[in-house]
Order: sequence, then C-alpha cells, then structure tokens
Amino acid sequence: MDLASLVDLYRYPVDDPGRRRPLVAAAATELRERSVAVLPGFVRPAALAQMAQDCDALLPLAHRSESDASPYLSAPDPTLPPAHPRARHQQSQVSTVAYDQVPATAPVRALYESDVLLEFLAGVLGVARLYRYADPFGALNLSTMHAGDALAWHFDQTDFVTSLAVAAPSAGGAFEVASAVRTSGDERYDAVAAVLDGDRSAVTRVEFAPGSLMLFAGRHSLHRVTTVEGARPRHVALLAYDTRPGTDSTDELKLARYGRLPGGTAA
Ligand SMILES: O=C(O)CCC(=O)C(=O)O
Repeated sequence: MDLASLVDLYRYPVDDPGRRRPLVAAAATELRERSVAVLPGFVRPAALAQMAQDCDALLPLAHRSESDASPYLSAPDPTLPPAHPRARHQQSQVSTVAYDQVPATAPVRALYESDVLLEFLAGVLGVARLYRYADPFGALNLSTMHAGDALAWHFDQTDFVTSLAVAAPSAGGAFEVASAVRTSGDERYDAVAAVLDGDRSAVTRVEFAPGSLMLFAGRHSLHRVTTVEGARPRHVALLAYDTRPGTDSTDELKLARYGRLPGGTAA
C-alpha cells in the first residue's frame, strides 16, 4: 500500500521536505513542551477501517498480559521502602499482537516500514537519523484493551513511541502523560512518586480519537492509559523507534508482554 493511501498527505505532507517543515516544527514544539505531540486525522479513513478489521482478525493471536510491575516495567524491588517508585506494585492489563504476527500485507505494517514516516519522525525529534526498534515483537505491536483493562503509570524502554489510535473503546482509554519526569542522569524518584500519588501538575490528557498519530517521549515521561469501559475494545498500533540502532527490550519485558522470547521460549 502506498503512503498516499495510508496518510492524509493534503493535511500532512510528510513526503515533501519543503512543505512538511512547519509540521515538523509544530510537532517538535508540542513534544518539547508536553512530551506528547498529536496529529489528528493522520491516517485516511479507508486505511483506518482496514487496520481496525486487521486488529479484530488478529486478536485471537494476541498474548494476554496481566502484570503486577513497577513503573519501570520490572518486578517491584522488595528491598526498598514500599513508597519508593521501584518498590511499587501496579496492575496493567493488555492483549498484544507482536510484530512477527502482523501479515506482510497489512497497511499498518506499510506505515511502520515507511522510510518517509521515519524521516518525518526524525525531523520532529531533531535527530539526523532514527532507527526502528530492534525488538522483533515490540517494534510494531497491536495493543487491545477490553472493558476493565488499564495501563498503569510507567516509563518505556525505548526513547519514544508513536501510537496510532485505530478503534475507540465505548468509553475510557484516555492517554495521560506526565512530562519529562526523569532525565538520563537523574531518576528524580521524588517527582516520580508525586505523579504516582496523584500530582497532576505536569499531566497532559489526550482523549482517544481514531486516526490520530501520537508521538510520546516515554523513556523519561511517565504515562498511562485510563480504564477502558464498555463492549467495544480499544485498538492501538504502537510503532517504536530509538535514536540508537539495535535498541531492544529486556527478556523480562518480552515474556511479560508477548509470552515468549525470540527463538521460541514460551513463558
Ligand atoms: O496504548 C497507548 O495509548 C499507550 C501505550 C503505552 O503506554 C506504551 O506503549 O508504553
């Protein structure tokens, strides 16, 4: 599928280096100020409808994960005081289809594998080159949340993630991000604990809108998805990138999220 069938290139001329400049600048400002940039109506309705059908069709392959983890997506550390962010227990529920399960012909795969999109996103991040995540499962994954499912506050293991809102739940399922809570040199555990305990001063809430492409800087910004409600599930495609080549997730995260490891080890 070509890019013009996937993306609304009139509104978002990402394929034209001259015309995309203002878009890049606007998204970069949003990302810098709020740790999230939203491009509403990025994917064209026909492609989006096909992606929603694909999410439904692939759902039987999804791995259901119900985790009890710290915001760092690892096991809570029992040697720390219970209020320490690394000691906290938080529950998340999600069903995930991995990159290697998404058919080669799926439109969402064409979007993820588009070099034009990669260049556009590199521009937004202000880096000369961006790399697709080396995680063979998590590079592109389809994430479905059903009634009662939520994703607790967490940091990602990649610099940033691009999510595409594919199909809206009946209610709930909003994305919230607490901007730049930690840095690469400073874990800022007090600030992390404050967000976990309800401080909303740095929180941006993004309501679910199918077709929106959203970039968020998840390695340093805490983020979560509020509880999904109602009969219709929430479908999102997560397109992961990193500023360094070869970035992969831990085996612990792969087992939790996909129930297996490359090479076939199952949880
Ligand atoms: O489903 C979403 O909107 C966000 C997913 C998320 O938090 C993540 O991939 O880290």
